[in-house]
Amino acid sequence: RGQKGFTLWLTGLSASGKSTVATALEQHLLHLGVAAYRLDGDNVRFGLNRDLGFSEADRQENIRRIGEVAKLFADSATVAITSFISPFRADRQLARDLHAATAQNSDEEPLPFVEVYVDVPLEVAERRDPKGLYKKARAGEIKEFTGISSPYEAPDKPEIVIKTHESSVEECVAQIVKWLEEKALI
Ligand code: GGZ
Repeated sequence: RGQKGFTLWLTGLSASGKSTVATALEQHLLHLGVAAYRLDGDNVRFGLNRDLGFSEADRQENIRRIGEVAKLFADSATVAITSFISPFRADRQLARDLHAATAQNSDEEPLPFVEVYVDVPLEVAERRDPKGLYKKARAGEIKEFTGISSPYEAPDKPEIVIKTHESSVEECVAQIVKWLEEKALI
């Protein structure tokens, strides 16, 4: 089949390993000759979404816009790899629905949406605490911090579950790539 785009949607706690896996996966796909582009806090929250903070309403809008942008990348035959906490189930569902809706008024296939749950226990993420944010959140210096003072709703039926505390980054990437190959997405 010709190259078709799709979205790989990573979700998980801060310090769960989303960005690390997303970066390694992007590199892997580029080496295979597959066009891939990573959307993350660095290139989205400081630009398109710089007006948004971390209230529930702002996170909802953050994820809505990212869902729309990922859909556009996927529609341009690129693999969009998103790396955001995306803590609310309803918001991830909305992003999924946006992709499914691409098929509605045509006889084309919908753009695939692959949810990857980066599943690490809160204790692990908090022990890693690479930026000291959990410590600040525990001290009340950061309000509405995911896992501490703001909820994280784990996916019910993610397509893929990876555990960065049990597997290496390379193993996690291999697991995702194997799944994509089995579904003939790459
Ligand atoms: C969660 C926060 C917060 C609060 C700042 N809650 O580990 P990081 O630093 O680099 O990644 C986190 C990032 C989360 O942004 P997202 O756009 O992924 O969040 S969401 O999907 O919920 O909209 C963290 C930092 O921003 N950060 N304050 N209160 N993470």
